[in-house]
Amino acid sequence: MSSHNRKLTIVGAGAVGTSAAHWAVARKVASEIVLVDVVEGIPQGKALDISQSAPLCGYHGSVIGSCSYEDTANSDVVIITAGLARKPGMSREDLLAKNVQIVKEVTENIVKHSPDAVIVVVTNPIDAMVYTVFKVSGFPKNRVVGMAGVLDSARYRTFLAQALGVAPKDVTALVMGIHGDNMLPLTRLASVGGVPVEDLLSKEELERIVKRTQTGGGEIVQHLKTGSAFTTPGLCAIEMAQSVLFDEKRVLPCAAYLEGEFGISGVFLGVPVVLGSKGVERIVEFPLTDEEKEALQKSVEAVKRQVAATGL
Ligand code: TXD
Repeated sequence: MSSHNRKLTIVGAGAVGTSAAHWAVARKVASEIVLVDVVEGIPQGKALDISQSAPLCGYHGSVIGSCSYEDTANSDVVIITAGLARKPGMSREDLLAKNVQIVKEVTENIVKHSPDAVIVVVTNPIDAMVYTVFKVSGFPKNRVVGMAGVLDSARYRTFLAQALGVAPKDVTALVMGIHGDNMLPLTRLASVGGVPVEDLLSKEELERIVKRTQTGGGEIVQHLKTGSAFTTPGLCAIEMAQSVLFDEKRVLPCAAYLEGEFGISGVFLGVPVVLGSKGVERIVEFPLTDEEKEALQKSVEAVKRQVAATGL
């Protein structure tokens, strides 16, 4: 499918939103890309800068920066990155109160102007923010999805590839659960070229990699001090948007609304899903071991605490 007549809006022209817009042009995922922010001048300037990469990228569409949602009308996909990011010493939960307000306001505007869009939520704490968008929008569950697992799995795959000395793209691995220290990087299912990594790496090495994955976001915040990761998060949001815009039906770990899958109901949680033009078209359910079930339950409890704090 071609990208003509496909419209993508990215709300929040900060670090992640700008990265997402840049990757959207580089990957040519839409014919219209709109970058929105509340700070006058920022989305306009950044969109102009990004639009000038078109001749080098071979991109034929438009890139517009705006502070008005009228320019976002009838978007097929909207990515929400608006909100505060972490600084050293802050947990993702510390962002909650402020970001709930921002995400509510953004959602109301999206619903008004793009009632048929699929919304990809990136703002932290992601598992509570995606629930906020779901509640405020009134959209069906398939059209609201959170980005975290694609990033956490990319980190996991990178660390596994480094330990194995192999091409990162040949490593397949799944991270389920919350986007936080209780996330569940599954070792049982991680493989390289079809070979289980448990047969290639020691238990200790795998434990070290799992731990580094779980704290991978914090490791970057410690270095940056003024913000959090943005280059790969922007790409991960575009990976999801692309699967929707092109109806690719990629199987990606995303925060999806569960109604009995994996024995869990009423929360958004990172699980493998099929992403297509309808959004979350299917949750790929499979049997978990007792140990994995227990670990996932810890995620559920942590997400429920976050959701309770939103007051929704
Ligand atoms: O895996 C993941 N889900 C994440 C999540 C990976 C990386 C970053 N993640 C979270 O994304 C992060 O914790 C933040 O909550 C968001 C955005 O992070 P970013 O690093 O892009 O933050 P910035 O650079 O501070 O940008 C936020 C922008 C900034 O330009 C604000 O002016 C804008 O959001 N903003 C708004 N835009 C539109 N509408 C409203 N109301 C608004 N309020 C602030």
